[in-house]
Formats: sequence, structure tokens, C-alpha cells
Amino acid sequence: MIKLCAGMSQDSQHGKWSVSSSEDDDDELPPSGTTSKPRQAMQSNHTSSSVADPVEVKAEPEPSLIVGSQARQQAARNQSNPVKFESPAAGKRRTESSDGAGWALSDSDDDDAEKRKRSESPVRKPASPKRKKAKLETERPPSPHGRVYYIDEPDDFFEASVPHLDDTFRFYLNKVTGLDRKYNSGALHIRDILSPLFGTLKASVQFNYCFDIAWMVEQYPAEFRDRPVLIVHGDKREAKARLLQQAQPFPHVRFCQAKLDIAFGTHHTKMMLLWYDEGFRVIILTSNLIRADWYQKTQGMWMSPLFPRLPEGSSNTAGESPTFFKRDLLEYLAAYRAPELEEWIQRIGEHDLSQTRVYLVGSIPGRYVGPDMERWGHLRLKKLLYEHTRPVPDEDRWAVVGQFSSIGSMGADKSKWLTGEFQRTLGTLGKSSLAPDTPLHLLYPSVEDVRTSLEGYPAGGSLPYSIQTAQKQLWLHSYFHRWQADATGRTHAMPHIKTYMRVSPDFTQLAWFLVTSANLSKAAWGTLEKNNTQVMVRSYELGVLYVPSAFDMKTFTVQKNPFPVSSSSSGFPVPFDLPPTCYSEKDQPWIWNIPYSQAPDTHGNVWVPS
Ligand code: TGM
Repeated sequence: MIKLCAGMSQDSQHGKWSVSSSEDDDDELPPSGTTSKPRQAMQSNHTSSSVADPVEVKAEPEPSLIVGSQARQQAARNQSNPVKFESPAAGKRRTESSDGAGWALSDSDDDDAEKRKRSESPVRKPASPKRKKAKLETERPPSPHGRVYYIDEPDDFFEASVPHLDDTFRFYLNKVTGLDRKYNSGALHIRDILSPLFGTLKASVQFNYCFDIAWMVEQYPAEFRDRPVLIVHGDKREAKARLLQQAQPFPHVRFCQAKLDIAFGTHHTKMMLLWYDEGFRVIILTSNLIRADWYQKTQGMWMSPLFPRLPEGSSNTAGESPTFFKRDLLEYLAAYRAPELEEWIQRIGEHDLSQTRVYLVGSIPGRYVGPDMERWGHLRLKKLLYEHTRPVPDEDRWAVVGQFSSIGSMGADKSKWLTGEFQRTLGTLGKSSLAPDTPLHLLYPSVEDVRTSLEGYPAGGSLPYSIQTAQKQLWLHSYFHRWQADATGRTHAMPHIKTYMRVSPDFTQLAWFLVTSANLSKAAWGTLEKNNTQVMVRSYELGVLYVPSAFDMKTFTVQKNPFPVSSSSSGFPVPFDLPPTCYSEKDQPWIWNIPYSQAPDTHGNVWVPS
């Protein structure tokens, strides 16, 4: 398995794209992927030719081929030869028409054996943007970004006082560097989350997928920096060795490896457990623990209230919430069957979680039968929707909107999983539901969304939809809607958030809302097997479900102009524009391992995977 963790801090030598073998030898994935004619396959379904035919040009000397977000590191090294001329922070984008001539640089052949192995397999050759050296660079001013790729956060970026957050839903977005200040109001950076304003930290657990340990340690306030941190991860073999190596300078950092016994599973869950002098807090979020994930992407999180300690001698089942959050969190943690988590299970038992208003929706790898089928994944969501939502008038016109940053293989036609299984779950609304054909809108960035985004093409390094998968499911793309409706505002930051919701025909009301680590994939949500008597889940995922009944509401009202955030609004802050905008004829979903060399991105670069 090639694990692709990018965006490590400039000075960290650790955590390069790491390669580990994945030899679980599961038999269930179809062999895949020849890459023979991906572009033709794509073009056959779409009339325009927006996928560039690569132009054979000599490769440049020097490492001009760079991998995923390593583009950033390269950019830092390239500062003597800056290639960017406009600050994305200024919200400007290059508008010159793309005749391509100045940008099409070189092609890389699809000669990579790894790509041929399996299309849904983790054995993927990462996409690599080729940074075009602008031919006029000597006539242009140097980069406004200074010597490093990351532009600095403004002085008022971090909260100096207890932020006046809207605490009705406790759903927050991350701060995005380079956006107008109003879009960051009510948003949180990781340093805000870990700040003493939220509690006096005694110890913490970080569940995640990608880690830059040195960067993570720096995000803790100096006064808490040596307090014990437990890292819960899914890395094996070489990737694990590299992860542990990263923590050599930090003896307070310990590890817990989550078992991954089913092939192609990953530990995607992103959660912080924060133990304070004052109590305990849970954060369930979508960001990896790497700088790139907290810079110019859209991320989401649920932050629990401060959970006070229960009186001495209370039962472990005391302090339960109306949503059974305590029971479900303890069940989720127990499912790791990890000795390292025992003290945390004990600790959580000693706290009062009764103020929680969300439901936990997790995935734990395994094959489940009987009542266990409803513990994890989409059948867990279905059970919650069945029990805790109510039918609405005109129900079959209330659409499901799903939004994600990666897409798995869903089979040759929509009925195999998407409509036959997933749409049925998401269409459940209380006990009435025959869950008829609910309208389904899927939001995923188009090539244009990525090109004109704050990060430009390198944002596509975190949108790992492969050509091998895409070409097998062209039917899926007819569901697709833009992430950026208007190329301004907050959606200028590409999504790493994943959300799913049920919305009224006029897009003003929600019947429920979910924020989660789970992308649109069978691995994340589970897939029925054996004539629907068994569900199989590959990955660890975690999210929280908001239902109106837990807030004494009939529906949630969609907050109209959520920025700047005001603490008085009771509307739900949906993190993108509604109604969703359908892809036009010429729009293509972002596919990370094909070249885009016809038009430069916001930084003046093209994308040419190796
Ligand atoms: C990646 C791009 C880093 C292949 C098989 C299984 C996350 C997300 C997400 C998506 C994928 C992912 C991953 C990969 C792709 C950059 C990567 C495979 C897992 C991790 C995440 N992992 N390629 N794969 O949330 O969108 O590791 O952020 O947790």
C-alpha cells in the first residue's frame, strides 16, 4: 500500500509519502485496472475535450516532478525561481485564456506498473503536479508569499479570547488562510482547539490517518506540550516504522495501532479526546494532523461541550445523553480492543456526557450479521434516521445531498450499491419510509473548481479520485454538482469535509445533517453481502448526526448568509451554497492522476501526474 501523507512541515524530514506493502490478501476486490485508454473512455462520455492531450516535451532537469502536496515543499525550494505571481490571498485568479501553448509542458506516460494492478487498491501511484516554470519569470515580480509556500496567518488569525462561537450545533469549520476575515469568523484552527481557553490539558488522544508529529506537537500550547499524547493510527510495517520514527524526539508521544484485518481498509477516523483539570472534551473532525489540512481546505468538526467529572462513586452508565452518546462512544472505543485505550474508556465512564445532542455514527472494520449489522456504517445511519426523524410533507421531493473528497469504486451500474443500498439508507425518514427514489445530489469538485481554488491544482492531491475508478463508473458523474457555485467566498477552499443531509425542495430546511470522515465508498459505509444477511465494512470512520428532535425542532432552518457567523442565529450553517449547481456539459470531476495542462491554476502552475 502506498500511503500518501503529504504536506509535512517545511523543516520536517519525516513523513514523506510513505510506501508500505499491503498484503492482507483479501480476495474480494476485482482485479483491475488496466489503464489502457482512460482518456478516450472519459471523452466518450463527454462531448468536450477538456481533458488535455498531453504534449510530449522534454522533461526538465531538477525535480520538477513532484508528488501531491509535496508540491508545496518543492515550491519552498523553488523560491529562487518563483513561479507564482499573484497571491491567492488577494482572491485574484488568473483569467487569461488558456491557449495551452505556454503551459503544456510535458507528458508522463501511464507506464507505471502500479497503476495496472488494482484500481480500487491502495496501491496507487500518486499524482504529481509538474510545476511549469513560467517562461517569462524573469520579467515578473517575485512571489508575494516570501520564501516559503505557506503564507503566514494574519496576526488576528488565532483566538485571543474565548471565541464567541455559535454553540447551538457546535458544528464548526476550520480557519482558512488567505480568505476574507469574515469567512473565518466562528471558525477554529487546531491551535484554537488546543488552547487553554478550552481547558487545562492533562493528556490527549489523537485518532487520525496522516500525522506530522513535529507539527502536531507545535500546535499544543507550550505549557501543555509535554503532556502525554496517544496517537491512534492504522499504519503497518514500513509506514508504521516511519510514524514511530517521527516521534523519536517526543517521548511523551505514544502509539496505538488499530487493527486492520480486512484488505484495503484504512483508519480514517479523526477524533481528539482531551482530558482537562476541568473535565473532558471530544472533537470529531475531518482534518488530518498535517499543516496542509489546516491551511486552505474546507474542514468540519463537532466540538463537544466541556463534560464535567461525575461525582465520585457514580456508575459508569451515569451521565448518559438523550442521544446515548456516552454508550456509543464507549462502544466505538471498545471495538478497537486496544489495551492502550482502556484508561480512556475508564476515564470517559467517569464523566457526564449528558449535554450531548448529537448521535455518533461510526464504522469499524468487520463482517457483521444479525443485530450487529446495525452497529456501524450506513445501516447504523439508517437505524438512527428510522428511529429519530419524522416524515415530512412532500417527502419524496426532499433531496439527499452528499459531499465528499474521495470516491470509491461502486460497480458497473448505479443499482449495485449507490441506489440499491446507499440511497435507500439516506432516503429513510422515520418509520413511514418506503424510501422511494429520493433525489440525490452529489457535490464533488470539478476540474475548474480545483484549478481556480486557493491552493490551485495541488488541492487535487487530497481529492484522490483515480482515472481507473472513474472510467468504470461514468454513470456516477451524472449525479455530480459543483463545490464552488461562484468561485468566491469560502468554497474557494476545496473540501476535505464530508457531509450528508436531507434538504427540502426549496433548500431552506433540513431533516438531518451528518458531518463525518466517511467518503463516498463501500469501504467506508459498508456493503451488504450474502443475500443481505451480512454487512462488510473495511475502514474506521467517525461522524456525528444532527436530527431536529434532539434540538426540540421539527426541521433545521438552513442559515442563509452564514458569514460572518453570529452567535444569535439558530439556523444550520451548511458549509456550501444551496441549491447545488449541476455540472455543465463541459465540467469534469477532478481526477487526480491525469494531466491538466491547458490552463494554469491560481499559482500559474499546471498538473502533470507522473
Ligand atoms: C489515499 C490522497 C493521501 C488508497 C486506498 C485507501 C483520506 C479523505 C481521504 C481519502 C483517502 C485517504 C488513501 C490517499 C489519497 C492523499 C492518501 C488511498 C486509502 C485518506 C483522509 N487515503 N489513497 N487511500 O479523507 O479524503 O492517503 O484524509 O483520511
